[in-house]
Amino acid sequence: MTPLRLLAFIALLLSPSVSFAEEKYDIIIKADGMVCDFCAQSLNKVFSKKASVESINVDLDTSSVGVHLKDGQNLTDDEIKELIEWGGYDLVAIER
Ligand SMILES: [Cu+2]
Repeated sequence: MTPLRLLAFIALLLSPSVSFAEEKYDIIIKADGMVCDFCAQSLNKVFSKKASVESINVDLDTSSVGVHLKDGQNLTDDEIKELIEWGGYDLVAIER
């Protein structure tokens, strides 16, 4: 593989295959105060510490966090509130 093709391949891997709106999440959290990639990264860090969380996806456009839970796992409203507030953001709504 040439370096250019390798770069293109990596870019493809890193880009989300479906948009936030198209993806199905177990929980969608709306929060105020998420404005940049650092916000998204810090939330990723905070949420990944939870054993029940498979992955999250932060959408800055809609100020939302999509959460994929591990099979049979749950995240309570209180836990979500705590995680969002740890990150320094204000919880607005939780959609399940
Ligand atoms: Cu930020």
